[in-house]
Amino acid sequence: MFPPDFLWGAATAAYQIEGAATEDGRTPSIWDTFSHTPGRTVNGDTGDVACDHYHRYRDDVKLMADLGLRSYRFSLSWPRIQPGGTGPASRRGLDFYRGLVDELLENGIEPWVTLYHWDLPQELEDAGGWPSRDTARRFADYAALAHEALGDRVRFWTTFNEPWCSAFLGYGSGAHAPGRTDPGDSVRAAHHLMLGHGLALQAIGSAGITLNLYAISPASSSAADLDAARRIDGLANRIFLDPLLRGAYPVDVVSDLSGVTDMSHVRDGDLAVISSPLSVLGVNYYSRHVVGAPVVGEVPTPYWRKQTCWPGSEDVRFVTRGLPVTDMNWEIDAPGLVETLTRLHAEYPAVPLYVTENGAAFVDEVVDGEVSDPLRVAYFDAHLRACQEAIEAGVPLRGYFAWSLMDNFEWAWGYTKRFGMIHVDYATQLRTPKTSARWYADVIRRNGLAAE
Ligand code: PNW
Repeated sequence: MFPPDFLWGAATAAYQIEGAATEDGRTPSIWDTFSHTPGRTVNGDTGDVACDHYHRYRDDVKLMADLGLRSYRFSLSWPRIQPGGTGPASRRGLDFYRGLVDELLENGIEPWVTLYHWDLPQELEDAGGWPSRDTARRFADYAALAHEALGDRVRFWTTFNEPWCSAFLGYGSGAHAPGRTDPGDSVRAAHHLMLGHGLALQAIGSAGITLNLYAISPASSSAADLDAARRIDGLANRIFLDPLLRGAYPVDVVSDLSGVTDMSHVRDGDLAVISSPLSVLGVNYYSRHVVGAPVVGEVPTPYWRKQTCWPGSEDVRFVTRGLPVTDMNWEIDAPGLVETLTRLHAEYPAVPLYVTENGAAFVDEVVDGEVSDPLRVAYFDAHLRACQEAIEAGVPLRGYFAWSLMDNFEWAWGYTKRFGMIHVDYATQLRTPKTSARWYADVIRRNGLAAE
């Protein structure tokens, strides 16, 4: 059993589901530009239509209510709310989110808002994007506009989803929008994302942030492999956790980065802003990184292992252990979630924790007219047992959001990867709850997992 007030939810993001890319005054974000650039996404897929949630949100909230969700985590599209990224709010943009929030509240579902899930207004990218300090100030202005309009009915606010992806996939490896590849810019972007978080938090009074955190293991106990693990833990986890929760960059990470940047973009007072107390810390957990010292001549392949998203540590070798993988090729490692949560509790100041994303892409099968996804059920089951173990160990874990409510636009992978508990037929927009949706509804109803 889970604690009585455990917040059971599911998550999505604006660009991945909304569609209506040019409606009601919305201007392009970096993901519109990126996905419309040939060669950037699989099949040239874009979020132009996606799940057409913009027009179907009432039906989608009904599906959430059928699942018994207590909370729904979604993101606001910055260029819908503040077209162009500067100036006044768009009434039509805000009306959409007011409608969604009201619909959720009427169905007893707590709205959980993420202000930024990767869709920077293109104009702000053209003015320098996240490597530029001014973007942080623009973000705080936008946060204030959104909070002014929705703060009376939304209790849970988070600033950013996964600044690691925005900084190091967006400006390092270039696998994500805006597709730039400059190691120094990626580190500057990471700082300005955190600065934007702190400024926004101060502007709206209280907020959390969501990080994608990883369990990290060395490939062996050799000193060289242990050092590779230290470096990747530094760039994946501590480069965000330490400024946010301890008010300082880790000394070893700054030294690892010395060939990339002298950190002169960090100004006096920034770390005090960045470490303003968090209301919650959201943890997105998918897998573990196992790493070792470089082997001459070996080239890592999968895109999230591209050396260029690990500035200054490009030569670290990522190892696969032959564990079962999801359709993303990510190894399934539920113990890594226990490790991640207990580590946060042991090494950082106390803050309420939520798993804000956890889930898996699989190729689903239709069996007797039902979309059958036993592998997804097994994935959720194993990771919820991990949550339970962490709670029993004293971790203040307050909720869990499955990724994702429904199949959607999986970024550079377009529509080829399906993470949903609800199947989406993109040709007809027909939604069909999968086996995992019914299973999750049962978990929520009994507030726990069935005996093993
Ligand atoms: C997260 N990586 O993305 C995002 O928050 C979601 O929008 C996304 O759909 C989900 O996880 C599944 O991918 C990530 O390369 C994308 O390490 C890439 C990585 C991590 C998270």
